[in-house]
Amino acid sequence: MKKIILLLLLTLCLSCLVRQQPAKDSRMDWWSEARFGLFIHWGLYAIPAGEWNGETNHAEWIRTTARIPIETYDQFVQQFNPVKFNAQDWVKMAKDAGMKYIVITSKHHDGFCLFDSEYTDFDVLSTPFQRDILKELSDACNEQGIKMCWYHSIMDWHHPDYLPRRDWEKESRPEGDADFDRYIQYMKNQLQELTSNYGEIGVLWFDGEWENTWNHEYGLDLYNYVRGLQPSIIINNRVDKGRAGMEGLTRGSEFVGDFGTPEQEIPATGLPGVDWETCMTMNDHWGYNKNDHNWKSNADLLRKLADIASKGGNFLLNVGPTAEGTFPQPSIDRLKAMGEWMKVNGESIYGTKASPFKQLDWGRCTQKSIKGGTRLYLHVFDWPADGRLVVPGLYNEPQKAFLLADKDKSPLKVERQQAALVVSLTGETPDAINSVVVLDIKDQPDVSDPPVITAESDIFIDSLAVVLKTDRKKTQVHYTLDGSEPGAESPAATGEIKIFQTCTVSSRCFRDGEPVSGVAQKVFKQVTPRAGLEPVPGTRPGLKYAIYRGNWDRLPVFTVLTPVNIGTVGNFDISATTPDNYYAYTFDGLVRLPETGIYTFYTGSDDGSQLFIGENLVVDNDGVHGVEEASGTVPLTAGYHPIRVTFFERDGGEDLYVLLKGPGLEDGAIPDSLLFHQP
Ligand code: FHN
Repeated sequence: MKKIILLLLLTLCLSCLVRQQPAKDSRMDWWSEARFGLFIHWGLYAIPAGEWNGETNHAEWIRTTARIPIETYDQFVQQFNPVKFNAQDWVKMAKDAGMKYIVITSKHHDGFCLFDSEYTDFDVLSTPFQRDILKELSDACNEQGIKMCWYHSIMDWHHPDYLPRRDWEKESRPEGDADFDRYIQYMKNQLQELTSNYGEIGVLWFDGEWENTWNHEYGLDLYNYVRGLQPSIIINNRVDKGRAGMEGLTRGSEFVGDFGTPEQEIPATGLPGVDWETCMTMNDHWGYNKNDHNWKSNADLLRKLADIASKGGNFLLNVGPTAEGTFPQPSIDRLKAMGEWMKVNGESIYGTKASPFKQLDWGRCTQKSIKGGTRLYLHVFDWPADGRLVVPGLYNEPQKAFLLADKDKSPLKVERQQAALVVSLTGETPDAINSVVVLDIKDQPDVSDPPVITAESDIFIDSLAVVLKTDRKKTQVHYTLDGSEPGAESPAATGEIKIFQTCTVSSRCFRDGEPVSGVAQKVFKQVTPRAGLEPVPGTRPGLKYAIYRGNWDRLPVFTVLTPVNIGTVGNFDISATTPDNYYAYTFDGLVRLPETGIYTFYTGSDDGSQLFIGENLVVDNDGVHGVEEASGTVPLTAGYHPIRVTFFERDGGEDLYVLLKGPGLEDGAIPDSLLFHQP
């Protein structure tokens, strides 16, 4: 008996220890349940409201986009007096819209703090307003049951220790004795204030991580630091360097951040096992712009909410308040309209998981597990004129169906028509934008998705393992290798199959000898690897680089240009350039590969880049863009291969990284030890 008690006590102690660092899933529970939040971009920039010297397309970036000297911009501090600000009203508008959390800019790139900080006077207590806005908001959120969250910019155009300076103000605002590590301590001090003085914070939403003074080491350290301040807090992926541009997802497991952050866009499909949140403006600006009347319609916003939830994501919808402290009326109207829909249909959004269907012609689908089965929420954007809602390729036994808007839940007729379930919808649509039909089915969804065909790559040298997989119960996968349609008599796949020549793999699910899915097909090509070179005498570590000056929209033709600087460098490193704009690089050398195999190269760049192996263009990431990533795959023998990377920066953010994945290597940056150049 004593032993049992001892064991129980030990288990209890261990569970307490584990509880101090909540596992990610439990930390994310409230966030995954919430699905819908309010983003608020507010600060000094609301005073000019997007307008400067006759230009009207500015917003929260106005200090930089209008090149306002810091002394001029600082004068806004004495003008910031949002006398109409009412935290309770703001929180209530978010709550009534059906939102469960609010993310507000504690500090945006301009460096101005909406909270009372002991580490700077560039904060709201230095304004005539004299009130801690974030304190009033966090109190109101606490009272109304809304999660308070902070947006905090790593990039800071005001703090003397932040680098780099904006190129247009380097003369007027020289670096002096700027110390970036001292800036990081300032940022940590403020994050300590933001996670100590305002109660429990739901999310720290970092931003402004893209400049080359920030790196993965800093990001990892900041993530752990903030988690240490509030162990249950959730932190987005912009704390680190793993965000792949505006598409927003995290590039590799080595980077930290609890969720991906697509911006102004929605991923094309659901992303199983990935937490992500699309952030979006209601018009074209984050910060208030009094001339921006390009408002998204209620229908567009509501259908975006359903689309995002149907892919398993959260929707963070932005409001840019005015300098008086009010929400623009069009924002108020849209929040109200979304709230009216959410009041009736919120159950089809909150705590739901992604659709089991790849595509539905008439709308979207979200789902929840229920006792003995699954509740499907069918978001009908296009009400069927013939009253027949066809749910294609669903093999489950229907339990019941009703309109979510129908308080009586009057049953709707559901009948099977071969591989489809058809719900009879009599009468008018309850909601012209999105009517939700509830369809309860037995068990987990059994949809007619064909098996998934996966392999390490679509090309191979000697042989390739191909996996044909389905999660569906009571089905058998049959396949062919000659492109013909599989039948019940075709070979059955019981795991991976090996192929030794170019072929077309076709696979299909069968149940009791009958096909219960479409056919999935994939071509795998046998290739000959590019032969490597023998190193010539005098081959040395590092790459040759050349820097060029110019203003381009695409990578220039380098053969007609004269470099302004040449040298050698250990890796694909653009820091040799003073943080400036309008320049291009070429890097030339050899990459030494440990094994013969299939190699995938990646470049991430702002702006354009390309990667060549020999004369072969492997990665094309050209063009003017934010940090975007592109990749290419190539078969190579072990040994030395000529590698060339070209890159150009026009203006704004600048970044270049090169990654490599392949046999005998750790995924990630190419180690310096594998890069050489010939004399
Ligand atoms: O530069 C910011 C921008 O001002 C805004 O805050 C958005 C919102 O996510 N984030 C950055 C642009 O990606």
